Amino acid sequence: MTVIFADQALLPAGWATGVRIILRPDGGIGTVEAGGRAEPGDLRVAILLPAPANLHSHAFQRAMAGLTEHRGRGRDSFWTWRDLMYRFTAHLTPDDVQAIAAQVQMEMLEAGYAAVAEFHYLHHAPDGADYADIGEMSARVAEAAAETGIGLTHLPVLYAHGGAGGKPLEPAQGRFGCDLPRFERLMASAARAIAALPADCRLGIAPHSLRATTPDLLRAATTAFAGGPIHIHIAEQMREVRDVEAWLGARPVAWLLDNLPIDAAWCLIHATHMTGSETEALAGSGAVAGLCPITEANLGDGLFPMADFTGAGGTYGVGSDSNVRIALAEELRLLEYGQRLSHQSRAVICPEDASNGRTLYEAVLAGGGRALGRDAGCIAPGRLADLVALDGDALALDGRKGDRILDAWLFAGDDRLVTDVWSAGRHQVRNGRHEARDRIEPRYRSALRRLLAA
Ligand code: NGQ
Ligand code: ZN
Repeated sequence: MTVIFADQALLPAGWATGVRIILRPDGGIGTVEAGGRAEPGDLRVAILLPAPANLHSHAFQRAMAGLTEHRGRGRDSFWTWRDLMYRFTAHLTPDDVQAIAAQVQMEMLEAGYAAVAEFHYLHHAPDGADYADIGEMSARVAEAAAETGIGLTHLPVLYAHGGAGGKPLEPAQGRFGCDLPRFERLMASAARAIAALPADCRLGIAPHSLRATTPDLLRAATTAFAGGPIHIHIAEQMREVRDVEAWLGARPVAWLLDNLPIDAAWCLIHATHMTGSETEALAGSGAVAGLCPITEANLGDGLFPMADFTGAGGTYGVGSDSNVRIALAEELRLLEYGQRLSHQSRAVICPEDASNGRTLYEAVLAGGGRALGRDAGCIAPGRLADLVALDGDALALDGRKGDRILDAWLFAGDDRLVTDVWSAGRHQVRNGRHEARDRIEPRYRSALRRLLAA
């Protein structure tokens, strides 16, 4: 039996001291008692928090981190970055994908994330043909999760068209493509791979974007795989907004909300460009807005209308998307700083007389859990034991109590403050290090060397 004893812990009712938590063998939280004393055999930590989920990742893009910062001729944009990314995908083998995914998941755990929604679209062989097992690449992502212990919500992507208006796929998109029958076969294979993982791991779907599907296909796929989670890229770039508007007669978020039964099973990634009424309608739908501040900044996407969205009661979470940098504290900090810079104000979304750190952190706990279909996000009996411990001896946290811990971590510290992480009770990170780092990192390094030489 695993028992964690925390000097301070963030519980649903607020901060408590002397918190003893008994974990169940199935990865859930058994009992939670505050105001007690540690007993022999307890795992002792200084500060314990629920660990959030990372709601958006394309693991393979980690391997090109830092490689797209050389400006070529003409305007450098999301679309020129995408061309480079497509060129990079051409070389990736299943072994590469597994090695990269394991590294990425390990880094996420070390940063304090307990789980990830992998928005997975690199399905097929380089010539666009099925692998012998059509779900080979999904199986590799699942293998990585078996090794790292991350809580995986796997989202095979439905990618059928090369651009708005039902355009045919471009040659560089051949590895992603599926019509509905092919996607159904792929899902059946992916389901087998996910069934081999611990019970907290799950399968959803991700129609890539309005650009990469059509209204009919989107309706058919979301009916065939109803229940969620359903993730979709929605309005990241103004060119995308204009293309969709020209084609469907409405902006992407408005079109989606008006034409499909959008509810809490949905997560809209990069709902960046919205009008006031789209923002309000999305907030009221129960769907999660999936924000990826570091990647959105890197790609020059724009800023999400946080103040209006949270003012209307919207739910959001964060994702590391391109994985150019995997850093939970930094992701939340940039989310807040983007708003401060654009509003020329401070504490833009925080209620009065409250902590910015706590406000952001609790919001992404709730949003991430909903987006992944994961019953986690607070330290309470029956919830999954997704937990992160921080270093009480670190200078940045010295003498801090309660919300000031979160404020210090998110605004004045970084993920080196993380000591321990549990995903559904699996104790994967100790002393800031993933237990399989010695195996995972060398494999990633050799994959990277081979890819950079290619
Ligand atoms: C992706 N990434 O699917 O990896 C996309 C780029 C696209 C981001 N949107 C490709 N950040 O949207 O067409
Ligand atoms: Zn994405």
